[in-house]
Amino acid sequence: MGLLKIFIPLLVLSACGSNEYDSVKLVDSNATQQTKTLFVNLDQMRHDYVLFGHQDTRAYGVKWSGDESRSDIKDVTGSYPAIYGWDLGHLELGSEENLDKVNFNQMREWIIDAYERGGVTTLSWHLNHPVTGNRIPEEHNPDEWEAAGSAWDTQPVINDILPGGSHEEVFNEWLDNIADFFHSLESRTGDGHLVPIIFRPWHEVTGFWFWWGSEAAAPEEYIRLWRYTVESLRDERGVHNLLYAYTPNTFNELDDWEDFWNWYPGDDYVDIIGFDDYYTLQGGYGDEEPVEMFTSMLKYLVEESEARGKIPVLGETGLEAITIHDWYTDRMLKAIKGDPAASRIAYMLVWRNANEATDRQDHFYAPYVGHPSAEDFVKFHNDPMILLENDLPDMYSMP
Ligand code: BMA
Repeated sequence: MGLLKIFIPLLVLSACGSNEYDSVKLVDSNATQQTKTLFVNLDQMRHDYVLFGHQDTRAYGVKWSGDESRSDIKDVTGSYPAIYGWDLGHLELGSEENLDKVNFNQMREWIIDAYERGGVTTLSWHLNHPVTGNRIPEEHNPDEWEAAGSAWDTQPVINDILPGGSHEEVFNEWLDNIADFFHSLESRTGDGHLVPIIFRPWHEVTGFWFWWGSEAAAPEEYIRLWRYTVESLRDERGVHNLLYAYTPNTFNELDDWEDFWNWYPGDDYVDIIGFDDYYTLQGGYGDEEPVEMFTSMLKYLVEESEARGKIPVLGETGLEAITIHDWYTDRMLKAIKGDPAASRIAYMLVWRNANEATDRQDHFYAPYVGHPSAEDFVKFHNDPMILLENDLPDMYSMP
């Protein structure tokens, strides 16, 4: 199966001449070679494949925590996911652990390991509120993740942290801290080049729940924040191993799909475009045909992204606790395959599998061994379109 899956992309990649490679236009024209190559390969492969990703996959699963070389996806299929999601929340504070207790030194090692095996990493950032949350929280209560001071504290603050604002220094320090982390992702392969990262900051802007979201911030403020973030990392701090992903909340919560673009920071500031959606496929918005609805949203995303020269993705998705046991094949796969354009997303990422003993209960999005959805996930992966890490060609070599 692995061989069948990789045969076509290798042919496609070898047909892509170096001129095409040179013409790739990224947010960062000085992006490292591996970063540019990742973009080109994702852009080629999405015509035939969808890479599957999972948040925090190596740190813990529903029934385990901290085991070596483990992942619920790997337990079920024999392979790690193709895409690894991690979150930088609390790195800004200088904390050793992120908001879900993942140690940042371990995260770094897991990111580098994944790269060495050919996997791809995307980082989100549930950073604290810069005014009310500028301190490492004393206690960790997984049930109080939306507490005051967190990313979910919606007191307006963007103007205070941009140049001239009362808290600009705090924010600049926070950017220093994440820039240091990006700079520390040295590969182990000789020249120590940096591992490329798909950075997905300021996500779900069209939702009401974050301090950078639609409840607390005007589109102009958000766009200033986004551009300032890019310019600070790229131009002031010399971070050149990032692709930038813009992923608002689902189209299904917008009055008008066009509103998705009200917050768009511009073609010069975005490499990858996607949305986050947890409820459409389970019928959560009352659509008569949820699968068809999801297909239409993917199709719109893909066509709009392609028109802008960007890569379309499904930034975050999943069904909490996978209560529909054939959700992966009967909902997600059907939606992706419902239209040729819809199937041209490069990847999808499902959210984390919280450990039931130490973290939240029934908060998981990937199957684990023994869960009634595991068999269906194997079928999902058996589809030639869906790739895990073992199915990947070399994502980091020049086509
Ligand atoms: C949310 C939940 C929280 C978690 C946060 C950041 O969706 O999973 O438990 O703290 O994401 O990862």
